[in-house]
Amino acid sequence: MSNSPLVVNASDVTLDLGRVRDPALRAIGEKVVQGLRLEGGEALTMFTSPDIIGLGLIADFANRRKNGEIVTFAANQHINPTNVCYLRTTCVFCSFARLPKEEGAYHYTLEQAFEEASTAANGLTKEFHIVGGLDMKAGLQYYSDMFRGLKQRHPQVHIKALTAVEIAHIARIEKMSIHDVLVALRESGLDTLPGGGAEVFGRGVRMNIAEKKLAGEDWINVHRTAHNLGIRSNCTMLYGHVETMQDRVDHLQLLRDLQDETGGFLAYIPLAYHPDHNDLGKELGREGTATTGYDDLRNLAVGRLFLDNFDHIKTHWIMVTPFLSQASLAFGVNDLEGTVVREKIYHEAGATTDQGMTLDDILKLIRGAGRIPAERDSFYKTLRVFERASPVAAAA
Ligand code: V47
Repeated sequence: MSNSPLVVNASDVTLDLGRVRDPALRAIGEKVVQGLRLEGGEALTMFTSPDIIGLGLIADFANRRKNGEIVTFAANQHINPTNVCYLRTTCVFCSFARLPKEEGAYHYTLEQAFEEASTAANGLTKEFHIVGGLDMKAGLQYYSDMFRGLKQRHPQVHIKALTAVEIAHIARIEKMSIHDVLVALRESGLDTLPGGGAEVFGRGVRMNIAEKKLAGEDWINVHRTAHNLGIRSNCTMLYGHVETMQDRVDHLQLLRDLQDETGGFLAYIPLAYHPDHNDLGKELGREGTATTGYDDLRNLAVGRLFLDNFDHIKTHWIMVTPFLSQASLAFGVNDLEGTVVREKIYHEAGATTDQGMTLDDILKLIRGAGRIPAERDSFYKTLRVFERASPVAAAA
């Protein structure tokens, strides 16, 4: 038994450990208050504890201590230039990919990519988030020309593009090293890498859901190479399919280890598996049944607490709904996926959320949670801070 007081005040942020019902979580809370690193076994406890509110209280404490009351978002726009993917039949969780001649397959010309960027950008966009399939026709030249063209047309807009899996694909078809591909893309305008393609690193899970995809250690290596070049990146975990709790912990451990080594990750984004229109969803009999709210909140909170060397935990409202994302602001989250504008990957897999969010909608969500909204750039520099709504307005 510990002798520490039940209400702990660390740098003006309070954690009432008396409200944490699960004793195993309370012990974890005490370590968090002291700034001690959590072990894998403790992450497992957090993934399995029935005390979701207790977990949220601890994660909220850890977040407030790091980020205060501010919740950030970016004015971004997602662009998916191609859904053609040679892993179409083996990445069984994905509903977006098509074989080249399959119905619904598309591959943007550069002009189409520029047009989508211009028509949807509405002058507010500060970041293009560009990801697509592993298309044999989308090599280094295609993306270099696209990034150069986008920078010419929108010089102020940050380009966050190509998952580690796409970088490795380009390296393979161009017979180049990962390092050289990254250098060439950076010269064309690439600024940072998004966090997709990580799924779950464990071999067993990967064999099951993404047999031919870049191996977990290779995903890590692409990000290590990027970080060593000074290219920052995000990271993700796709949860809620066949993975065990231990698989989740092992995945987070690899992310934390790389962050210790390079410090190059900007944010962690847990991604909720959507089971519609893909083979895995059919096989599991899960169509129409996405992850639960509890599991969504839990993944965000554990991310906040176990990844103690990450500043930013982001909720992807497209996948978990704006309301769940709003609730997650009390579970350790400090960043909300932005305006998005048009989304394809999750909507193909059954997401029923809107395609994008307006600035007003984002402000309303954050203010409704009693937090202070702030627009950020892609490196998390604050661009403008908005007023926090009065409690009365927040409740309205
Ligand atoms: O890697 C594919 C996931 C990811 C499904 O870095 C699915 O800021 C759920 O990584 N159900 C790509 N998920 C998107 C991504 C992302 C999203 C938002 C922000 C950032 C960022 C990155 O989408 C893929 C895969 O894990 N995905 N199919 C599906 N059926």
